[in-house]
Amino acid sequence: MKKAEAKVVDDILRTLKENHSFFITGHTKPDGDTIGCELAMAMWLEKDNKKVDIVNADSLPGNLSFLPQSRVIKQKEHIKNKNYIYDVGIIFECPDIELMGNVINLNLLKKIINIDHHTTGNWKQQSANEYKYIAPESSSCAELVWRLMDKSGHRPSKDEALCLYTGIVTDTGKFQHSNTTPESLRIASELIEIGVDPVRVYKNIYGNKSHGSLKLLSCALGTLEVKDSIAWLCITRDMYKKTGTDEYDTEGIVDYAGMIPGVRVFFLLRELADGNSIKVSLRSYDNIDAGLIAGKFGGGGHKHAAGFQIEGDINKVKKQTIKYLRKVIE
Ligand SMILES: [Mn+2]
Repeated sequence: MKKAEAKVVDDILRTLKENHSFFITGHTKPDGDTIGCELAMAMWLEKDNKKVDIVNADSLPGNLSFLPQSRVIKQKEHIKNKNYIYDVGIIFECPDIELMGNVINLNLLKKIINIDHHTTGNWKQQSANEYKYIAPESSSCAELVWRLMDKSGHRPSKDEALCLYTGIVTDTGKFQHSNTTPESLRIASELIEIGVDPVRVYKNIYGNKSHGSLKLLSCALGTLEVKDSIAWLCITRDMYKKTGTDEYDTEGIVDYAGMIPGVRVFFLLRELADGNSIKVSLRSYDNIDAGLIAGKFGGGGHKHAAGFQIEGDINKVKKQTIKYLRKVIE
């Protein structure tokens, strides 16, 4: 651990120790890493009799409900005392403050711990009492929570390990993305040693598809196009309606476009259920920086996996995206 990282880790560990009430949240449409970190952190804190609330803007994806304690995660509508002041707010992977989905008034948090592994974003320090643990080289936030526990001498419980393992598995795309590092594999192996069952995790997260979501996949594949080294897929509101699915059922669909030999950059366009926004999930290989490209459209992410959201008609957004990608590739 480098000096600067060791300092922030120490600051965070001291803050966790010295305070009593914690508000934990993450980004809208929470994923395996966000949820895994929230739960592992909450269980760890509760061991020391801390008061912990986990609140997210959006509901838990169904395939993560197998995680221990996942029932305690609230949505903001269910917060009883909306003026409760917490000692500390722990915020996972929100490179932009809007990504918290307005889940709490930040003035209600006396201190803030911001934990992230995204490189882009406009998050500015919100208060003097803020600790930022940003480590873009790590596979997941789960890896960072592991490092916090490790530095404090805490060996994760079986349940905590399961949550952290879920974060690493989902963010590395089952250990297939470029963020699969010796370190992420080392941590995963420790978590398995603690007692995580990888088969159970796989089965719950990936090996469990509803009839509707497979139908949605088939609709999306019907839109697959490839031109030069760019490939793309579309999901429309109609497809959700026809198959009885929603945005959560789109997980992993973008990856199919990247399976075509010669494709270097690929994306999935999705019409959002409400309003007329289009969400674009962008993926790339080698030296094409999807995070930078997404940034041009007001989004962000990682080098090989990023996204942005844009108002307008799906076909227009598609053309606009392709046009820009062609320029980048040249
Ligand atoms: Mn993550």
